[in-house]
Amino acid sequence: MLTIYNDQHALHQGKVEMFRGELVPCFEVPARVDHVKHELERRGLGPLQSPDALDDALLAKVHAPRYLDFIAGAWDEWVALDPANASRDALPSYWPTRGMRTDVLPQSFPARLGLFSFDAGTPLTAGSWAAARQGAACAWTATQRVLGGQRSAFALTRPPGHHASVDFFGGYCFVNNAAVAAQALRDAGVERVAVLDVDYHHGNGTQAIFYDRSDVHFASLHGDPFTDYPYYLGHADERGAGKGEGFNHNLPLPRGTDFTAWRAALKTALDGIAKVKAGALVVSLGVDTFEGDPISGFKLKSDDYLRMGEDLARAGLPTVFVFEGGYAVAEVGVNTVNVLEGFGQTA
Ligand code: OKP
Ligand code: ZN
Repeated sequence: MLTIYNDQHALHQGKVEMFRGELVPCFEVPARVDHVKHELERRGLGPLQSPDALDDALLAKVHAPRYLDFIAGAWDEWVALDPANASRDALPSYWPTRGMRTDVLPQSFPARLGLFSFDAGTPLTAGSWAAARQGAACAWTATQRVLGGQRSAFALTRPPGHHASVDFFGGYCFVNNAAVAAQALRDAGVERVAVLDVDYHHGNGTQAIFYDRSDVHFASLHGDPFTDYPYYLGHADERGAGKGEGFNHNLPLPRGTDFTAWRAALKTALDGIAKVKAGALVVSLGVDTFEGDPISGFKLKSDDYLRMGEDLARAGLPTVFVFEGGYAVAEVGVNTVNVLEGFGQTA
């Protein structure tokens, strides 16, 4: 599997996230990607390539300009507030909610940090923007390789992307890499693109970016938002809006779901993708569905990821894989590469 590797991922290294009333060490750590890279190399499933330069105009097709402006300069603003901030992550603690103004940009940095985010679990650090932007470059480059005739390519990057929405960060995500890939496929003339999100958590950002569009179909298997993050999106009755109606397909599943039930839902999602006649597939590949994941609730085992890859290959579409979640750090490499290996072995 051709892999486009983000060699700048470790520039993003959060220290702490807010969890149950205290600041705890981040779950989303550089070692996650190091394990995947190591496993790809160990199995000889290379090559690994660096991304080509990204045109920021592509980012502006999936994110709002005022969000991109803010996030690109946020670290410098944070340090300008107080030089001592240079050794601390920036975490939001105020958010505008129902009935409050989001059209007027506050002067206050903490107020804007909240306006452009949705949780206190996503630390913004000195290198967050550089790492996230290079991740988008990986997604774009993987897409170009698939457009050039590769059956599939894998963007190996962190921080992840699928929670990053039109104009806010959160869920460890700043730039929506899967949306970048889908948009790039559209720009190259693929008439309809399917994004399939197999991460444990609902891809609220990807859903929102394409919710009113019929040219990008979004399908997601995830922990039920009644009980699981991101809580406020991901229910089965969210089917798209306007022209996009019928092009959003959520399959929420209960905590404790095993591979047999998960695989049946995957078949339902893939049947939906076949029905809308997508010409290419983007897979938001999170492996936090693993039984040992510390923040998730499904029961997949390592071998199940081989079957997952085989099922995905049978969709028969040019496929861009984009790395998302997975926090059982030691097993993340094996589980991720199992999907890629399973995909590769099936015609
Ligand atoms: C990102 B991705 C655990 C609570 C949940 C946010 C989870 C973000 C998951 N501290 N915090 O979809 O894997
Ligand atoms: Zn996740």
